[in-house]
Amino acid sequence: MSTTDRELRVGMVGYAFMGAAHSQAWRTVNRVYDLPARVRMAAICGRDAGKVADAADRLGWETYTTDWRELIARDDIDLVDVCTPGDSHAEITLAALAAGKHVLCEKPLANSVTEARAMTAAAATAQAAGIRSMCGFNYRRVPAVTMMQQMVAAGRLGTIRHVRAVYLQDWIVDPQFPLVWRLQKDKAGSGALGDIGAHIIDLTQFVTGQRISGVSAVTETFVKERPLPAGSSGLAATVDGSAPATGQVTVDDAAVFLARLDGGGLATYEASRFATGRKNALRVEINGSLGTLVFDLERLNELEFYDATRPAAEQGFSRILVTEGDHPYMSAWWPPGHIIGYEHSFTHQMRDLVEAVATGADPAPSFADALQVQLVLDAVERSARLGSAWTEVEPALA
Ligand code: SOE
Repeated sequence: MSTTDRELRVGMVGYAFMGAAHSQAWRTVNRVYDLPARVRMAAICGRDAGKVADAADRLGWETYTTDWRELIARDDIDLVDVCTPGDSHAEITLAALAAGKHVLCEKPLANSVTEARAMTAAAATAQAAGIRSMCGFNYRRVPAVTMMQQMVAAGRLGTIRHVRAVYLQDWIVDPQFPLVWRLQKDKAGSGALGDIGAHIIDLTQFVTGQRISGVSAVTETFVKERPLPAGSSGLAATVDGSAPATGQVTVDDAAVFLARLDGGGLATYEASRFATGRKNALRVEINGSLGTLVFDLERLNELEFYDATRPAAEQGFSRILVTEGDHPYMSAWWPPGHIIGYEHSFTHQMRDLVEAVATGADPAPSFADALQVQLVLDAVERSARLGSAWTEVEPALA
C-alpha cells in the first residue's frame, strides 16, 4: 500500500443503487472484520453536483467531486471503486490503473469483449507493479454460495453432470415502465443477459470450477418501445406524463441458453426481467454423481443438499442453515442461528479486497475471470443472432 498507518483511501465513482450498496459495505467492513488496513471513505464522484453532495452526506463520504479524472488524480486515493453504468467502466478503470490505483469495478466488467480484454491486459500490467483489481460479482460472497463452492471443490458432489441456473426479475413487465439506462445498449451493453445473466454465469463457473465452453441461445425484446423517463434513470424511474416521447429498447428483455461445461456437464441458464411475480429470484441447482446442491437467493441463509453417499434408507434433501461460526464469513457477525441478508455479500467482498490489497495478494474474481463471463455474454448474443447456432466460448487466458 502507498499509505502510512495502513489506511486504504477509497474514491468511488457513482452513487445510485450500487454506489449505495458499496458505501454501506465500505462503512461496515472494519466494524465487523479485523483487517490489516482501515478503510477511509475519502471521496465520491458523480455528474450532478447537488445529488453527489447529498450522496456524500447520506452515504458517509468525506469529500465529493463531479469530475472522475480529478478523483483519480488525487494522491490521497489508493483505490477507485467503479459503480457507474457499463459504458464508462473501461475508461475510468483504465485511467485509474494507469494512475497506479487499485480498482474494484462493478459487473459486468465492460460493455464488450474488446473493452474487457483491454482492462484485463491493463490489470495484468498493473499487477506487476503491485496494483490489484477485482470485479464486483457480489453473489460469490453469500456464505451459502461460498460454501457450495467449497463443497464442490472437496468432491462432495462427485462429477458434475448438470447446472440449472435462473435469475428472474419482473420490474419492466409494465410496457409503460420508462426507457432507463439499463434498457439502452450503448449504456448497458446488453439487457437481462449482462445485468443478471452475468451473475449466474460467474456464480456457476465459480462454484463448479468449470468454464462454459459453448452455448446455444435465444434472446427476446418483448417491449420494443418505451416512454422516456422523467428524471432519474434508475430502477425506480417514472414517466414524464406531460412529455409522451418514446424511445427504442435496444437490449434483450430475456435470454435463455443451454451450455456445455469444460468438465463435461450440461447446463441451462435463464435470465429474464419479464418473470411476473419474480422480484430478484436467483436459483442454482447442481447435480453431481454423488449428490446435489441447491442455492436460492430468496432463502440465502440456506443450502439444500442431497448426499447420495448416505445409506439408501436415509437419503433425501437436507437443509443446511449457513449461519454458524464455522461457515464462510459468519464468525464475525451474530451469535449462532442469526441470519444475514443481501447487503452482507458486499461487506464480504470489501473484506476480501481490503485483505488482498493490504497483504499483496490477488483478489478474486479477477478481471480475467470477468473477461471469461464477458466472452460467454458475447457468445450468447452471437448465437441468438444466428438462430441459436452452437457457439464456442474461448478461454480468456489461452
Ligand atoms: C438490477 O437488475 C440489479 O440491481 C442488478 O443490476 C444487480 O446486479 C443485481 O444484484 C440485482 O438486480
